[in-house]
Amino acid sequence: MDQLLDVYVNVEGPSGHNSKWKRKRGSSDTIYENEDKVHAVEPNSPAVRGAGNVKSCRAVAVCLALLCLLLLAGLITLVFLFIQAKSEWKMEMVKLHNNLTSERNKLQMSYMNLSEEREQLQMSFSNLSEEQDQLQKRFEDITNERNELEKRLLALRSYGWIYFSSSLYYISSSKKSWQQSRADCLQKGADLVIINSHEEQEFIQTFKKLIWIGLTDMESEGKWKWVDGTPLTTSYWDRNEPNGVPDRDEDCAEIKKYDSEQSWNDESCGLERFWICEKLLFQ
Ligand code: MAN
Ligand code: CA
Repeated sequence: MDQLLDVYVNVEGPSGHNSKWKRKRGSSDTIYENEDKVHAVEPNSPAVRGAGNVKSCRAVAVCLALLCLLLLAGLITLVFLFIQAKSEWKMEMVKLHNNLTSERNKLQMSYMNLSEEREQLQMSFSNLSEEQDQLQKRFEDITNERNELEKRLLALRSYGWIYFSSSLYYISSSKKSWQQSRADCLQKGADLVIINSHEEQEFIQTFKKLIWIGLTDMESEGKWKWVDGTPLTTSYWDRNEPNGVPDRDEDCAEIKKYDSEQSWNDESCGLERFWICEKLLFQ
């Protein structure tokens, strides 16, 4: 480089002047100056051309340096941007990872809940199936029972029994004493009628006959009881009844005033009356 840039200006000065030229060594370019005087230099002389080249070289060097600086700045900027982008990308990745982890946890929780729910539903389904089987069985049993009862009812109707409010009633066509009447009912698998509702009382009235009912105080005077042993609570005695005193000996109850709801009378048990037997449908 030194050799390239070394410029020797060795021109003879005007006659009589000894020029003294000193070589100055600089950095990259070497310039020879005349220590004593500046002499006029001709344009286009090699010296002038050399000086021009030096300037051009300097400009090129400056340009190159600037270019290097620019490139360096660009490189630094790129590196900075790259680091920043990488950092942001890392942060995004961490965020994404966290979101995914959170989503995965949620899904796992949801899956566990659904599994639990499914187990409960399966259990519930199993219980319901069992219940359905039991209900189906019960339905079949009840259907069979109903069919049996219908058959039984048809048979009993054919023997003169009447169905009313879950009971079957048999009204006699002959008259007997209270004891004989009861015996007939027992023999039929029933007993003398027990009246335990207003509707039943009305139903018995419809036969419009003197009828023995299943009520007596023969065990203890004045303590009226039904044939099943239950004490009398609701009664439909006629006015001034029961009036059986020991000398009248009226220990059995009959329907007498059948046009009135208050139709009962106590009467001597040996007298003959029609009678009504009752049997419960479900017993
Ligand atoms: C008759 C009998 C009695 C009844 C009276 C009512 O004497 O039936 O049981 O109490 O009539 O007048
Ligand atoms: Ca009486």
